[in-house]
Formats: sequence, C-alpha cells, structure tokens
Amino acid sequence: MDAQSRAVPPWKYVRWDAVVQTESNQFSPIRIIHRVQKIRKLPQMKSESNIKRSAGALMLAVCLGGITSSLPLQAAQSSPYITGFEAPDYTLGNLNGQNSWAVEGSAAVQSAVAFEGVQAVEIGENSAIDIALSASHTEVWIDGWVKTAGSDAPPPLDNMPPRSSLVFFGSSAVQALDGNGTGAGTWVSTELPANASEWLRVSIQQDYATKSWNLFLNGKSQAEALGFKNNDINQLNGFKQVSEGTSYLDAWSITEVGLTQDSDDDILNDLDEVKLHDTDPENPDSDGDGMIDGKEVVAGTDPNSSASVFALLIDPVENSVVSFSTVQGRTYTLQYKNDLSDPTWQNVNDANFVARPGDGQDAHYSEADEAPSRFYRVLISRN
Ligand SMILES: [Ca+2]
Ligand SMILES: [Ca+2]
Ligand SMILES: [Ca+2]
Ligand SMILES: [Ca+2]
Repeated sequence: MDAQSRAVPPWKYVRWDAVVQTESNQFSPIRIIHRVQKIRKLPQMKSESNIKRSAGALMLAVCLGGITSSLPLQAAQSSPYITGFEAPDYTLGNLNGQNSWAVEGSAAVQSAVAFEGVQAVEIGENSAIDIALSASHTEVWIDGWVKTAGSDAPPPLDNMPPRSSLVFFGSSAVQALDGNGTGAGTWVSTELPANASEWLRVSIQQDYATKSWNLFLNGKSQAEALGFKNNDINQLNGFKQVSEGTSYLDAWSITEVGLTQDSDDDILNDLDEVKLHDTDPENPDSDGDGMIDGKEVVAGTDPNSSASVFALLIDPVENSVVSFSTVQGRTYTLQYKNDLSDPTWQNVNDANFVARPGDGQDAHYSEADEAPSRFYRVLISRN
C-alpha cells in the first residue's frame, strides 16, 4: 500500500481506504412449534418438534459477483484473515509492527474499549493504520466493527493514492465513494451516521473483475454497484483506516465468503458462520442436534453443542406443565391452539408468558385442569 502524506489535513474524517475492505441481527422472530398432545399419567417426555423456517431472515442484497465458491480466502497471513486483536496474537500497546500492521501517528491495542473479546485497536488523532494483504481473488469481503464520532466532510480526493473503495465515516451519515475509475467520484450517503457510542459494522464487497463494490452497514445493504476510485487496481493489496479524531477497529476480517451467501440454507450467512459463530458454512446443523445453526443463534442455544438445544417439555402429571429453558437477551411468548387447523395461535392466558424476558432459568407454565389437549409453540426473539 502506498503511504499517504501526513501533511496536517484541514478536514476531519475517519475513512476506510480499500484497497480493499456486517446480522446483522436482523432476524425476524423465529417460530418453533412443538406439538404437545397432552397425555396424562405418563412420565416426562420430550415433545416432537417441528421447526418452521423463518422467512426473510438475513436476506441482504443481490450478490453482484455471483460467487459460487465458498472456499475461504487464501490471504497472505491466514485463511481466511480474521482478527479480533486478541492475545496472544496481539499484545497491549503500539500496534505498529504487530502482525504486519503499520501505524502512522499513534495506534495501540488496548482493552478499555472493545466490540468483542477484551481488546481492540484505538487509532489516535491524525493517525492511520494499514496492512498490506494481497489476494488474487476476484471477489473479496472486508468486514469489521468501527467506533468513531465521525467527521463533517469527506476528505478531498486530490492527490490521494490509487484506491478501489472508500468509506467515509460522516457524523451525519456514513458515505461511500462511487468512483469514476480515474481517481474521482461522487460520495453517496447511507442511512446511518458514524456513532461515538455504538459500534458500527462495516462490510465491503469488492469485485475486481467488474471494478465495483457494495457497502453494507450493520449487515444491511446501503449502497450497491459503486465504482472503484481507480480502475487500475486489479486485486486486493491492503487496507487502511485513516482517522482524524479517535476511532476504534475490532473484529476485522478479509474473506472470500460474505453476507450475501448462505451456502447451507440455515439462515446464517457464510461470513457470520465462519467469523462469529464458528459453525460450518456447509452444514446446516453443525452439532447434529436437529436444530439448524441459525435457529440456535436466534434461540441463544449453542450451535456447536448437541447438549444445547431448544425444546418444549411437557409434564403430564396432575395439571400439565409446559416447560422450556430460557437465556438472557431473548424474550419468549408461549402460544397454543386447540386444533392445528385453527388459523391463529393464541397467547396463553398468563401475562408472565407473553414477551417473557429470558433469565437463564427454566420457565414452567401450568395448564388448567379443564383445558383440552392443545398444541403449543414458543416465539423467541432477540432483544
Ligand atoms: Ca449458513
Ligand atoms: Ca451452518
Ligand atoms: Ca444444531
Ligand atoms: Ca446445539
């Protein structure tokens, strides 16, 4: 990568130069239907479960590049290149020289502010970090979490070295450069501003064949079919984050797989499987417990442990008791039908089981004696 002149800039900005380059938690509530035919005087039994697919989860954007391969990127350092700036790979203090990162000005691995784990990079005022990573892949995803107050106006493009994509972290809106291929372009505003108090997931999808790129923020497509600033860039060469004020970077990666592919159709995209959940992007049920990876993530169970799975249990002794385990960060609503052919599910007549906050404990719902045989399901949503 080219080192950029550090003549004191008159403008305020944080930007990603790529040279290179987010769930996204946009799940709709999942519905897990458990058919619980009430049977009295039998030992506790695990109900038959019928897990419905949740529609529309993680549907992001059309993938311009039409990726067919989900093989991980063979980047310079590792495959794929994913780092959370954690020990022992990274030690607290100056980032310069650690794992091939270069620093202009000041940037340090610190533990006061982190998106995940306990460490992240803090980039000081009027400073930049960059890393040279080469990969010959036609399509590359650069993904990471950034925290910064942002700046008012994007930096001038004059005299800026050749770049493919540029993201400007504006205080009123993050902007993406729709380049003209010859060093200039137009800044396109997104829906989201830079935010000093919240981490923003930034994902860039680069296509070196078509010289175009797409920007996602917090897992959602924000700008598509943008042009490269310079069309003479034919492959990934590196990444740079330039900061006039203080900014942070964490959970950063370069991969071939991205947010727009769900190779195994388990409602988790390939990138999140590899990067966030350590699940198999080619296997919808990584731990083989019958609950697909995406459902486990929404339900808060462990997709890598077959001992962790969401289920409704019925205790038919005396009054029937319907039980299920809960986790913090999820809410649970217990619903029933007397007949599966009923068009609608009804919430049980107990406010404690409607939008019930999970607390890590089991929840037990007791039916009235006179209740008929019923079917139950639990709606689980992430807070
Ligand atoms: Ca998947
Ligand atoms: Ca999977
Ligand atoms: Ca599973
Ligand atoms: Ca599991």
